[in-house]
Amino acid sequence: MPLHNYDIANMLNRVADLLDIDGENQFKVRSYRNAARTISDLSRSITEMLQAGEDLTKLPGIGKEIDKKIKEIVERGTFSKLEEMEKKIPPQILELMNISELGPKRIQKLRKELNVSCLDDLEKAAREKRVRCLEGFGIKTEEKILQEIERLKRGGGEKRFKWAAAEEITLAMINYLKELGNIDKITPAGSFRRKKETVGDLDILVTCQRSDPVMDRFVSYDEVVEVISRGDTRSSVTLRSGFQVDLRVVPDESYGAALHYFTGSQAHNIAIRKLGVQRGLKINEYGVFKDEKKIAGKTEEEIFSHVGLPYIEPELRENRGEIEAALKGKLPKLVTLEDIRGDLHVHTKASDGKFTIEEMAIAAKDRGYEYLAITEHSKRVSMAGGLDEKRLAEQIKEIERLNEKIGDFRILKSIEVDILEDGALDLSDDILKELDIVICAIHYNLNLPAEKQTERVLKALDNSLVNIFAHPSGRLIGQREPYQIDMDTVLQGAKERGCFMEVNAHPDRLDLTDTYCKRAKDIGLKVAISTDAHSTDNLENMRFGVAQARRGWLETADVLNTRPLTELMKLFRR
Ligand code: DGT
Ligand code: CA
Ligand code: CA
Repeated sequence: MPLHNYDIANMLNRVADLLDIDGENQFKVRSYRNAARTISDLSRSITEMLQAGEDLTKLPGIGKEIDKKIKEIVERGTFSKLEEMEKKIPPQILELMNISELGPKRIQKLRKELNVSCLDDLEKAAREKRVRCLEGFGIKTEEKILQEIERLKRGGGEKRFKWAAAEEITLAMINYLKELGNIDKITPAGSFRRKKETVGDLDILVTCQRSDPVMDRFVSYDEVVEVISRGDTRSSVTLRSGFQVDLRVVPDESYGAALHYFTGSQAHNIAIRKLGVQRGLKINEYGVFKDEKKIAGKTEEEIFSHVGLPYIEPELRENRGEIEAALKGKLPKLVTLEDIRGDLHVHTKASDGKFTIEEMAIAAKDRGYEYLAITEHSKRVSMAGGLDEKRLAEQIKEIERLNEKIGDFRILKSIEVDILEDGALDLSDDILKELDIVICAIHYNLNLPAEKQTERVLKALDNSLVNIFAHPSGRLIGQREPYQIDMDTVLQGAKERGCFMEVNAHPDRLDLTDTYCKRAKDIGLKVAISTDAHSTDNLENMRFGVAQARRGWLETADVLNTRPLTELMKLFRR
């Protein structure tokens, strides 16, 4: 059974959670989490790397011990530490991690003192008002826990997959299906094709000569744990990861209509259908019909043109104004990965990155970039080895030396300066003014009320040396909520001050969201799409940021780092 990086990272995270709940020391817990992070960030398959005999301990965060465990996972599909921990602690307890009030420490307490080992236990204990009596819990927490349990029961706990994880699972599945050889066209549709930041389930469309062998192959994929249905034109399965996949075989002459329909979104489809009705047309997944006679359906372009529209990119199909824009001939010409000329947020060994400045620069140059900004953490972020004034001054000299050496490429002197609680910056202006570009971010005091947080950020942006506000919501998709901040005010404030916002391309972050990208564009505020790379491999994440920007209607001109260096530098002079 070929394991995806996604599966391996999941198992390592599972052990980390169980160890954490068990009260194991943080060093050990973190070693599993770090390895899981490295693996899910990797652009190559671990299974294939091992088959090729590559040494995993060369990867950041993977030592000899973890290396052994990964090999065991790839060989056996699980590993003994996980089995041991699942024997020791009922694994259903991990359901409790979906409750935002609860982390490993609190779960440990619930388990030890109230013998809670699953959601039902917890609900019972909370209803019997036993949870509030625990030290550090209280009535409010108990109420919130009950609300969260209600939410989970209503299906609010429906598992959605981050786009990047969905991609890994999807591509493997599609490759597997294609090996059959009798498939003509195959396309993943739905939210996956629209590049939504999370994907609920996957909708695959196929055209082929005979559907039977395709369906057989689909339901016998070795990752399938449940066949929900199997038919001639449609089958549904659940994969080991919990991902549900619907496969539809459609006739070639309806392919465009089916692709349009199953790409969605539903709201977009309904709006298109309405336009059709105005023209006396019926539009569905089989085609465009006039008086019961099919007049189109082979391509998506045909569908659009029958309602008087040009082709609309999938990322825009949310019925958020794309149809009105298309009617007026005002659709945006969306930014592409090829338009990107550099990366404005990366770390190196000097703080918590894994490679030297030179290695990062060469990797960026190899991608065809013209420039790369080195943005270490500042001293306050001591856990990540943040730089003080003295170390930054040394780094500035080193970058100047490297710029001479590498040539035909520009390393930009920069910093990701921490915004202190009162909105002051963590480094003095004297050193900041030596830099080509300053990006700033919040790392501590994430829990301020919105008004305070907004004030804090705007105060930081008041400093005329600051250029970009990085990961402006601080969220981790599906893991950590964004901090409370009035984003509209921040966007407006950035615009007024001549600052810019960051679209963080890391697939777990992706802030700004699509709607805030659009808002930025509407007020004429430009954004940087940056990877926040901690390794050379992470530079690959740029495409996720570009996808998010495209969903936010951004064009080349809206994105800072599509510009050649000289133009870019002009924008950084406030
Ligand atoms: P997801 O899976 O929750 O991430 O989101 P989608 O957009 O992939 O939604 P899904 O899988 O339920 O359906 C795929 C597409 O099929 C959806 O984007 C539009 C189309 N569709 C599904 N149900 C309906 C419907 O009742 N009416 C219309 N007009 N379209 C539908
Ligand atoms: Ca779907
Ligand atoms: Ca579906």
